[in-house]
Amino acid sequence: MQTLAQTLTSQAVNSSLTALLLTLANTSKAISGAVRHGALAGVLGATEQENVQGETQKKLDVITNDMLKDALKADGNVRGLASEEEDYVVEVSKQGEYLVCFDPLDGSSNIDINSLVGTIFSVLPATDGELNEQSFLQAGRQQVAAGYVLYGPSTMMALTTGKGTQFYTLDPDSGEFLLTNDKVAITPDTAEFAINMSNQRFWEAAMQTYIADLLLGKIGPREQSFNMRWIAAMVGDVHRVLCRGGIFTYPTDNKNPAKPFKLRLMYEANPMAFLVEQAGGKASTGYETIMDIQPTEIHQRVAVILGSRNEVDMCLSYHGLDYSEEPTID
Ligand code: AFP
Repeated sequence: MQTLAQTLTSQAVNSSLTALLLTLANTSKAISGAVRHGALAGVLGATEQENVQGETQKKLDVITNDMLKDALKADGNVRGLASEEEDYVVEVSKQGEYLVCFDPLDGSSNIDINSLVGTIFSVLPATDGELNEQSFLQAGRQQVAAGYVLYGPSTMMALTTGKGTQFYTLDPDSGEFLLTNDKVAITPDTAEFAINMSNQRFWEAAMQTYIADLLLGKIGPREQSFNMRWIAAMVGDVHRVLCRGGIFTYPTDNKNPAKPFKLRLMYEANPMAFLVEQAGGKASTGYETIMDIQPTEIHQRVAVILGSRNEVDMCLSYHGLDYSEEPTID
């Protein structure tokens, strides 16, 4: 089996990007160790800090953010970094060719229940001139690489450099990420959806109708039964979609009108959209293609609908309906 480094060489990825991706992979091995030790290492539970988005940070959010920050600072190829856990963008090295956006530990509500968590990253080209938030505000189409590492029963990496999506599995014996799927392909059709159903009453009418039709199963307009899954960590839900197809969505809702979207464009939606498109799937907000969005701020949030191409198209067709009637709020 090919190692990660061998695969990147065979894809003719340049040496600076290869070095950066190996830094991310090596740091994820250390994160995997910290996650695996759990309570034994005293890393579970919350801190007393909140991130810029007003969310209480878990100890592991802070630990893994520091691990990635330190590794990327030492790498030499990074111009700047932006993290879900950092208030502002961080300047790293004037010589660096790349910008890295990351969510150090996605699914942090799963940490204390020993369930799936992961690291998500997106690599953009550095721009000329001073480094500031504006440098990062590039559409997802500009990404040169994106991936996630899933800390599950095995530690796996999904990675794209624009040449398909590959899966690597961390070999606990050699400590190497080995290529275990060189051409991930999302099935175009599916009978499985992922959504947090507890928010149903807060969704737009388009999503209400679409999900209601899935739930009707064989007696509804879709004339087939659908299964539902929800891991509460986007890495876990997207990994399942990449493995066996499906549609995953965190749609617009009016639970808190000041915060109509949950997922972050730069750390979650864009890298996942790149992986999904490279595997033959599709990713949209319902109204525009995720990777075509021109970001306006680093911590921006968006609605996400992604996965099996034909099912995403079906969901989008509901968004073309006249849904001027708003759902009831209780
Ligand atoms: P955290 O990493 O802040 O816990 O958020 C995870 C996440 O953004 C995403 O990975 C999940 O899909 C989603 O939240 C789960 O949200 P619910 O709380 O609605 O299940």
